[in-house]
Amino acid sequence: TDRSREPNCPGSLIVVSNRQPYRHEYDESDDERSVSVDEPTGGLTAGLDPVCQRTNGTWIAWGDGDADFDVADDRHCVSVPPSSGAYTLRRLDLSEDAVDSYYRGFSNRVLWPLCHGFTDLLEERPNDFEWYRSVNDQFATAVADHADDDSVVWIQDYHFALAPRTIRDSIPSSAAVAQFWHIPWPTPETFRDCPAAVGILEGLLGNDLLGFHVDRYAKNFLECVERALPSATVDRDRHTVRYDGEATTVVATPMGVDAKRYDRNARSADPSRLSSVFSTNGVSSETVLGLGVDRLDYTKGIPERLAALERFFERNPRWRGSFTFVQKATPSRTEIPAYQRYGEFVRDEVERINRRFATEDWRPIVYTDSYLETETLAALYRRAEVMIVSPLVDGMNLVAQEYVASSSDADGTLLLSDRTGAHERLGSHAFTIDPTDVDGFARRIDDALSTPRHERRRRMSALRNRVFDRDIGWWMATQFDWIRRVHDDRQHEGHS
Ligand code: GDG
Repeated sequence: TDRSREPNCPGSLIVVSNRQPYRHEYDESDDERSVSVDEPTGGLTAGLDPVCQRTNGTWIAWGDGDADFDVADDRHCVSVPPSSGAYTLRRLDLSEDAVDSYYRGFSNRVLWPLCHGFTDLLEERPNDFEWYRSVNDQFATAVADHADDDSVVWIQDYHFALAPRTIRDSIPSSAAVAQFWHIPWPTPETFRDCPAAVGILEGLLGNDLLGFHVDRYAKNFLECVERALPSATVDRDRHTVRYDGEATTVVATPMGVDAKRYDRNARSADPSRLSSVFSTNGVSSETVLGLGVDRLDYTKGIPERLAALERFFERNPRWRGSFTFVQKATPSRTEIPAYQRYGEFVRDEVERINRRFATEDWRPIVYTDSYLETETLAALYRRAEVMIVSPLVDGMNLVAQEYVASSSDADGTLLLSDRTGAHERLGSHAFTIDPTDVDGFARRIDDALSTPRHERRRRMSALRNRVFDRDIGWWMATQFDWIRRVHDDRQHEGHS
């Protein structure tokens, strides 16, 4: 590997995230109390893990699902990966009440809908915010236990809007605090509905660096600060805020995917991996395949996609029997009523459309919610002629990029909603859709299916260049470049 491209952290890294990179399963029935460990899989976790290993860092996360913490020391720390024990994983043992309020409450019933502009789904329950604050404090205390003069704290996502300020106040002033916010930031008009709006902004301004996927979110954030915190000084040109004696740099760095890995997996994929998904569903090697891969979330525009497919089959009877759309939906946040209603609606719609068009040996839509191995997912991406990514709002959307990286034959087509962060990078060569325009969307499906091969290849090659150029490695290197600047500033201030 090319070491010069490997992202490196200027100090010793402390990662803070809701999910842990390694899950430990302790076997109680066994005298030796044997442990089995799941390796990191998601793009970000898999990308940050080697950086943590190189810096002998610390990762702090909610110890979800780890049946027993006793095996580790009293701080619930273990060394990971199991083979080398290169860094410390500290797991917070959160009570059921804490998780329900901090995670399923304020994070996912308030901040998630708010940041995506679904203010009608905002649900304020008593105690949720207090628990959110308390869990953020617990994480901050844990960070302070591990931080030294040279530390770089890198916080992931919207579960920790309050922690940065508390961390800032409790670690050495030469240590740096950064955060990446993986979801959109709303306009000031929407942010007005945020309970505890001022506290959230003050919390985030505890960071030296705050990252978003695209400029629009960074601009929205700066505008919200200007309106809600009159004593803050916002420099829009230099993307900085000064507040309460501290500076925060706000940057836009669109996240990428491990493009080489998807490409490799797609190329080496064994087509028989897919037969289990297909054989029972009337999909043959001749079937032209459409694909959607999403968490079952109301932001992802799945009903809109189904409506467009229904219109498409209505208008284009010639495709009945030869085109099948596969929807992989991952159940998500199922304890929250809005998600339950959404899941039921989606499943009902699939059934209804299938009843309407299905024949004896063909179904228009194959719906699955079973988890796919990364290799199987890559094979599916490669097999699909048309990928549909139609969110109503989406911070970035990695699926669109994974599809492109997996299209190793460069002849797939991507239909992409203009309301995703990914559209800013891929929009000029994808088939752009407005997810709410049923007719236009249905026409786009027809366009994609009728595009001649050379034109598909031209578009896909351009998309592939972008996705490979700005992959997960690029994203991390760019984040760490910014982190190095704020870290240097802190180190110099301390010495001057
Ligand atoms: C948030 C933001 C932003 C799904 N099913 C399977 C599977 N997946 C993987 C996909 C992809 C990931 O889940 C989903 O990522 P997205 O980016 O599409 O969406 P969110 O979950 O909403 O993520 C989003 C992202 O954070 C990063 O900042 O892009 O805007 O909402 O990687 O591949 N993976 C496997 N099997 C499955 O069945 N292996």
